[in-house]
Amino acid sequence: MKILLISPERERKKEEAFLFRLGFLNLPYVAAVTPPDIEVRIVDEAFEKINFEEKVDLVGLTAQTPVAPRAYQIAGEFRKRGIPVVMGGVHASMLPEEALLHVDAVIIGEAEETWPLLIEDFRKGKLKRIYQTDRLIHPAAVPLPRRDLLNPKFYFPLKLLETTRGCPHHCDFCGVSKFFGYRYRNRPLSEIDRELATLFKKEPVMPPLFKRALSLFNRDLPYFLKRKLLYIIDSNVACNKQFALELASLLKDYDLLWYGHAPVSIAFDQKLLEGFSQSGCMAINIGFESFSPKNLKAMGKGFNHPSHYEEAVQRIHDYGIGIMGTFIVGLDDDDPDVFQRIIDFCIHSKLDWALTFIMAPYPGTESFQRLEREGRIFCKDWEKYDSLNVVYQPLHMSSEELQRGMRRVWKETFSLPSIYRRILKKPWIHPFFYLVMNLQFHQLTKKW
Ligand code: B12
Ligand code: SF4
Repeated sequence: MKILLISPERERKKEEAFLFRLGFLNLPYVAAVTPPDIEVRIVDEAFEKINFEEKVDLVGLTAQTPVAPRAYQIAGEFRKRGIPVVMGGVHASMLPEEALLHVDAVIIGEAEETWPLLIEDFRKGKLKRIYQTDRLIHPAAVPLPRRDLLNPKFYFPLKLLETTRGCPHHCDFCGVSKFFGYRYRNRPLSEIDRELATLFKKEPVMPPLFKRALSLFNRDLPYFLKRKLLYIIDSNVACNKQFALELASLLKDYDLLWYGHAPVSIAFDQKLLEGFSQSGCMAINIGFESFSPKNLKAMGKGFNHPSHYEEAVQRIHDYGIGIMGTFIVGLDDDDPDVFQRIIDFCIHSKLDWALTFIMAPYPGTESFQRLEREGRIFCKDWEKYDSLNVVYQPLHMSSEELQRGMRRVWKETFSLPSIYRRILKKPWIHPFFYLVMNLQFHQLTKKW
């Protein structure tokens, strides 16, 4: 028996395509819980053409909302040829009825327990329409993803790792808690260690003499050359202080560079910053979201205090850790001044990298329900639900102003004078990494 797992890709204009692509964990997780007698292949449509004539017994599709329409087209092609199609991932989980118009079965939520059941039914010719468990999987049962099924040539050499699932917060634009549960589920450190050992050697990045010589050019260079780079995709790497410190100490043993997401409050925890800094943390990805307390309260992120943002950036920088910030524009308390406010903050506080997204009411989230109730959603073409397009009527500006404003923020954040002021002026914080990251977006926004 053979299963094809596909990550679809929508056609994008050149100016919307990023230069560096990251790998992904979802399909490698699904492959990891596939019975070993089944042949599995993963196809990433961003790089490979799908061969609809390939002899396979079952197709599995994953999709975030903007690629759902493409996933449905692919499903149609296979089903025309008599091959059954299953869909999983966040979009199908939020809108299973819609997905079932296009595919034979949907897995709602985590797949680790349901996928093996689905396969069992499929072998018996008794595929059900919906698979869903009423419990979240135990974090110790998270398998080691089959990264070996991804072609490393396609991706930026940065490994993705998940150490925790879930989030206790209720941000109205985000589906993570609904999907992965309203509490943090930390994987056992021994499991994380086992997984890390498949990715990196637990030893210094290179002999001290070489490292010192290369560090004369740049401190990060040895890590890039040896590809000891890690992105921890958890919603909050600082969620549990004890766990976070132990994780940091484990990462230190591998001598690598890493980054992950955490709330702005981490800036005020000296012990965590110290631990993270010593473990090779080159960036914390912080969702600042907005400077308006009214917006933050309305979105359920009242734990962010804009009056602390500047001090927070300074404190994190003091530990040699950079900041990748994200902002959301088009919120109900935003007027056209919001764009300049973000640009000024990014440049003056020397934010190392920053992305500003247009509010996107992803299906299944509270923001979708609210805007739908208020009759403000004017576009339900899911391809436009990528946080770069306006799909609802903002309150204090036109949708064109919002679209233009967001693009202006990107252009000015990634302009060469801004990159010079934020990255190249001392004090330097992982300048090699941030220069590469910023220049990529400079290239992209030049075409806008
Ligand atoms: C890492 C990440 C990225 C990376 C890598 C993306 C990738 N393909 O993995 C990058 C930076 C590229 C990225 C980009 C974007 N992302 Co993103 N990303 C994440 C993040 C933080 C982790 C994803 C992950 O690996 N999760 C862990 C795995 C295990 O979970 P999973 O993907 O859901 O897979 C499980 C199940 O869903 C199921 N499953 C999934 N697929 C399939 C398929 C089959 C056949 C089966 C049976 C089961 C199954 O099995 C898996 C194991 O249980 C999530 C938040 C989160 N915690 O999930 C956001 C998230 C997925 N991203 C999101 C968004 C909005 C985006 C962007 C649109 C823009 C943006 N604002 O960031 C782009 C669009 C990318 C695109 N494809 O067009 C939203 C998606 C909302 C939605 N409805 O689509 C999320 C949920 C964040 C949020 N706050 O809401 N993202
Ligand atoms: S935005 Fe972050 S903090 Fe808020 S619910 Fe989503 S994962 Fe949790």
